[in-house]
Amino acid sequence: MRVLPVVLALARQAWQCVAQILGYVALQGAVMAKYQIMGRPLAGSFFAECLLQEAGVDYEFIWVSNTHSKTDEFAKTNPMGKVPVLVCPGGHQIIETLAILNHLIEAFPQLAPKVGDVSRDVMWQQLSVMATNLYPALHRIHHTYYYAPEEMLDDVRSMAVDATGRFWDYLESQLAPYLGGDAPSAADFYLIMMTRWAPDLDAVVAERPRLRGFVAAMEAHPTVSAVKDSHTK
Ligand SMILES: N[C@@H](CCC(=O)N[C@@H](CS)C(=O)NCC(=O)O)C(=O)O
Repeated sequence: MRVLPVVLALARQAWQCVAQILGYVALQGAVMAKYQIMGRPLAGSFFAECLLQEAGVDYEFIWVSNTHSKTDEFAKTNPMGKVPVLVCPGGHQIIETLAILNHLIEAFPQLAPKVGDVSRDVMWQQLSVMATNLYPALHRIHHTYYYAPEEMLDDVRSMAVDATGRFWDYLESQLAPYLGGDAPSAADFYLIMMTRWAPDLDAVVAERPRLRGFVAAMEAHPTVSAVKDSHTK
């Protein structure tokens, strides 16, 4: 009869030990699990870094060389062989900039207009133009070898430069002074990334005063500066 209370007390102590260990392990997991963004300083990962910084979220940048992105090993991460890739704290990975942006604005709603607002539709329209029109045109400029044989590279590149004109015009028409209106939001960080890929940005902004003002303002934005600085350390 006297043995039972002792056994119960020991069992309680043992359980408290186990609970403490489990709690510690869970805490460590919570501390260690952070977003990772795979990319290169000037690549499509730039906007995701900006959004994570804007949201005040700690993340790890994983540099993936263009060569490594073409390996069988990286194909397990992104079968398209491209960056960026977002690795979420829970472990799942997201490829494609639009899908990454969608995840981030759902996780951090302050980064975008509210669901149901007209401005949210406008944001997706602007993002769609950038991701599905301007991005591929800029890709043809910087990775022309995918699209044409050697003797046609210059022609394809110059046609791609011409093609970007109407997309820059559209974006110029959307700025007031930011895509999101008075203050930068998710789409603006995407746009500043794209402007950095223009082979001759001075020529692009020469006839587009709003875009010129936007570039000056966004390049001086503390979040953009912080991401740029993080890559020069
Ligand atoms: N549709 C993709 C395009 C990604 C993309 O083209 N990424 C570039 C870097 S900005 C890349 O990996 N280029 C290397 C290549 O195409 O081989 C997206 O939106 O994420």
